[in-house]
Amino acid sequence: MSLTKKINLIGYASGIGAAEPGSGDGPIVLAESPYLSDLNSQGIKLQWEKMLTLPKSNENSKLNLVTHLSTQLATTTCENAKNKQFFIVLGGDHSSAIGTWSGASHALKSQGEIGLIWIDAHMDSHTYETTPSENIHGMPLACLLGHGAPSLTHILNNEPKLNPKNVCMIGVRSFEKGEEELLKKLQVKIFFMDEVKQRGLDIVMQEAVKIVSANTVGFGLTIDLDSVDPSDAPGTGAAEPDGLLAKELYQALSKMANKSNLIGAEIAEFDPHLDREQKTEKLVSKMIEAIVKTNINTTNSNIQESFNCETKNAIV
Ligand SMILES: [Mn+2]
Repeated sequence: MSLTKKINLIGYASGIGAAEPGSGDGPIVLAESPYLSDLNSQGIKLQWEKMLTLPKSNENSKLNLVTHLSTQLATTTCENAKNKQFFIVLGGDHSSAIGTWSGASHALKSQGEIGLIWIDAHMDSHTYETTPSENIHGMPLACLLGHGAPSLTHILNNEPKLNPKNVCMIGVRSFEKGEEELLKKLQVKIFFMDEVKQRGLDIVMQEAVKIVSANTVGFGLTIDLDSVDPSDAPGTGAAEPDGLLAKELYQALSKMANKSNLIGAEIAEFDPHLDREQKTEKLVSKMIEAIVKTNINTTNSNIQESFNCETKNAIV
């Protein structure tokens, strides 16, 4: 296999959506990681397109700051999706998903809806009305489905970015009532961790790909590292026991071979301060390798350019 296609990496260096901000350093550490450089020496052309960072002054609210970064991120992923350029967003806390998939959805809007596979221990589907913590990384899926703070649901356009029919969650095992009620009401398909253990990640992932591909022009993949068992991924802030094994996740990602409708991917919540023996850093690199090796020769050939990705309302 000739590995010549370039992959754009986009860093979301912010952890302010989480209880502890350590994941903000995740992409900074990954940008210097020898494990990622090793991939380049294997012929995988990873190229850092952007490292999004918080403004220096701390005068803005967390909501304003996340809105600002999400808008920048959305503009970036929109350009990539529009140009059929495969991208991987590296977090940072999982509020990154708001910008990442708002941008991809906006880029392809004139052609159809996008799907999304969401691999996570949590549901990430709170609004300010239901959240016990007010942490924005507990809200991104709700925002993308059109529920939540207007500044976050109106990134690039005012429409919901995802149709619940085109979304699948995998690995969920810790959640609160309010977010569960929202996802139930919207009928989002959830493969809880119990089912994943029973049936195996491979099978579940294949079913998920079918669901998110059925009525869409392409789909994305967003992975919270807390979906993985803490023994394999200690470097994440909201670890939950009884998670996916790193090996099975890696294999499942590899087996998504050559999905020509995969638009891009995202790996969030890497906190280098909590990592042990660079286990999680190595895991992120292996996950990138799995995703990239299977997508190196693909193009989203049915996607055409239609409009620009600039934002109309800059905040901060
Ligand atoms: Mn998450």
